[in-house]
Amino acid sequence: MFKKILIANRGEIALRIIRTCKEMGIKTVAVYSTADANSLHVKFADEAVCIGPAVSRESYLKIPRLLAAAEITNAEAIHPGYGFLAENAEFSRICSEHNIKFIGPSPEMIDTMGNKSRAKENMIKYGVPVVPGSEGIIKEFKHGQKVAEETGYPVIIKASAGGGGRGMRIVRDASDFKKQFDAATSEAGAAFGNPDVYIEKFIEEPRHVEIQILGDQHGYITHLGERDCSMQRRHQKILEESPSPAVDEALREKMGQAAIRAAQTVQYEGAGTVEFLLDKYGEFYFMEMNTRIQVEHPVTEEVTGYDLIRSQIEIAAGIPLRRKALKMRGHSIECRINAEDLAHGFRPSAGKITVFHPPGGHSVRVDTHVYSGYVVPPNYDSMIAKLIVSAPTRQEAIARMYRALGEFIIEGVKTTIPYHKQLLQDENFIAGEFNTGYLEKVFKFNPELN
Ligand code: MV4
Repeated sequence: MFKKILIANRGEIALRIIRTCKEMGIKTVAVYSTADANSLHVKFADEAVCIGPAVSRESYLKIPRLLAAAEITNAEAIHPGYGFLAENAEFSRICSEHNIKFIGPSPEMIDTMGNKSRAKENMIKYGVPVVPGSEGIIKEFKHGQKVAEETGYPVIIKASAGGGGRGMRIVRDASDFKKQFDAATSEAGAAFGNPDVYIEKFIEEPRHVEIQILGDQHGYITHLGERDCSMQRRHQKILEESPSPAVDEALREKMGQAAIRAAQTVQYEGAGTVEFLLDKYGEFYFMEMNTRIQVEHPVTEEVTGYDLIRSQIEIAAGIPLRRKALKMRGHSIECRINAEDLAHGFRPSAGKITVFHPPGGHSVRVDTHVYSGYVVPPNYDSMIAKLIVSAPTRQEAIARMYRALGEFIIEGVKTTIPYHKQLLQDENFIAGEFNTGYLEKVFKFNPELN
């Protein structure tokens, strides 16, 4: 087992990784920008190295500084967390060239899954259901128009180098195709340095259901059930839960086996997530595979009993996964608490947190790097905490979450807590009846309430 791990990240995920390392008897090295000197990940790590100024490009994204920090502290492995360099093939490759174990996927796995069109071709080859559409990328608009015609409108044009909702165009009829195709290719070229696009049938009102998987170095891959992440705004997840209200035992097993096949296409190693669209008829389609630990991993931990960070570290150290049947127990919900001003278009609300009182009690978990007196820097993601609850049933989990949100006191910055309180009282949310369009098209937040 590793004696020392460097965490190439900040915020709650850096602290989350440090906590598991401590429990495993592994020493930790934090890295931090000058803006994060007072963050809890710096205080709780065994060692901390300042790697640059607030701007990410000069600190958390600066590979030579991370390598130097690992070398001067004798760290044997690097955990990248999520975001920043977590899915950067070059970082993965450079780590292994320096004999530092990258606790994440190989450059090949990152490259294959990062190219959405190539990933999709792989899925077709291995019998994972995909959305009907083009076979590979489309270079010519005329060819695209023909594929769209055959597929049937509406279609969606996606950037092959995109993902997470970036670089997508919906086309509802043929007269609009050329305009959208040209826009999609030039946008993709400008945003990702790769103009390649592909075409799919547009699935109306799908749910976003993703399967957590784990693969070890010995070729064994298993799944840990699903998370429903349909509650999103502008492709930002707001609330996640496991199990999904739309998935029963039979569907879970079908999606789980499909996710395992998806991971097998690249002999996947480590923790990963296979995202599916689930349509109104119960049909599901491969969307993307994320080769990292995800923000919402705690809801899976709460219902399966796994410590996913521990699993990642054990897998990276070559320890085989235990082959035991999946047992999911109860229901877990996560609310992302962002420092945002709901009355002004969710704009980031940086500044000093004057009062921070997290909720507690039975089956309430708060993953956060902040505390009373902490200053939220304006340079990073606005998520300042994750509130996770679990309970025997979904209904009880909703009641527990509402209770916990009521105890959560944060003063000095605006937060998304009032939004969550209203959402938890929404009849469609309570009924489990929602899809990826729900928050933007149906749910109305009232800033005057609360
Ligand atoms: C789709 C789709 C409908 N049909 N693909 C958005 C994120 C990216 N991973 C893929 N996305 C979508 N792909 C087809 N063929 C609808 C979306 C989509 C979406 C998916 C998941 C969660 C939120 C979403 C919000 C808008 C659109």
